[in-house]
Amino acid sequence: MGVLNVTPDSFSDGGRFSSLDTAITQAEHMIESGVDIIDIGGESTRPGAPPVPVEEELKRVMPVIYALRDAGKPLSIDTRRPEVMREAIEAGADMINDINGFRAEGSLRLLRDSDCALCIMHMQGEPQTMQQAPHYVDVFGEVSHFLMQRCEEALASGISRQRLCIDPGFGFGKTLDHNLTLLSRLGEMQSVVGMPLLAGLSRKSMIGKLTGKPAAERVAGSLAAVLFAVQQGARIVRVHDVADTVDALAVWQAASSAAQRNTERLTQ
Ligand code: 9MG
Repeated sequence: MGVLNVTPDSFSDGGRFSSLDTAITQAEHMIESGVDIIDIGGESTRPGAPPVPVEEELKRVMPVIYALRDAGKPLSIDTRRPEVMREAIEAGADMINDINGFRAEGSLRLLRDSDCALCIMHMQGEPQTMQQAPHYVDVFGEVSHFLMQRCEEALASGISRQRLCIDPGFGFGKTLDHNLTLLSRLGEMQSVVGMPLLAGLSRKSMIGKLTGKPAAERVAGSLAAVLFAVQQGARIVRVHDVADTVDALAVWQAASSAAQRNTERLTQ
């Protein structure tokens, strides 16, 4: 899953016309690089980011959805607003990626009658304040419990299980220690909750803390995290650097398949 941010801070000139052009060019580049899903977001979810009015979010994402809906790749919309979900689905979006786990009133109800996929993410607090004092007694248990409950709520609303995936929400109200615990137990979380898992680790502050590098220099650290997540069973990885990730996964996959063939040969 390639990240396509359409927030003013993701464009050097901040202008609306050039931001649409830039978004389309970025999406074309991701498609050439082998992306499977494009995740379009119009509200910054970085720690400390203020919320944007719903009208502004719609103005940012809708032109991009219309421009890309026939590009041949599934479109995911990163939003926590039911109004944006509704318009995005009517415009042909294939997936809704909600960092708020579809807790907004009416969001699950409106998705019931569509056939789009849902990514249910865990977040403690709100983006503006979530990194001030994250606290858990048992981070793995609490995040898994939340995801299980939200999946049950989605199923009870009439959304079929094939449409759901879960995400522990790395960096969303979590310290480095919390993130590392969740990363090390991803496979276990997937089995406990019983849903396919999406992991977003790309360029996150945990990579910065472990490498001492600023966001623009976190590609190598992000690739290591992605490969670890996939080894743990993650089915979708949300990344900024699509070409590098596709290459890293191709090598990892070839080596894993060869290792499996060897094991099978030795056990015959
Ligand atoms: C929008 N967004 C930013 N980081 C994310 C992550 O880790 N997972 C998902 N699902 N969405 C994210």
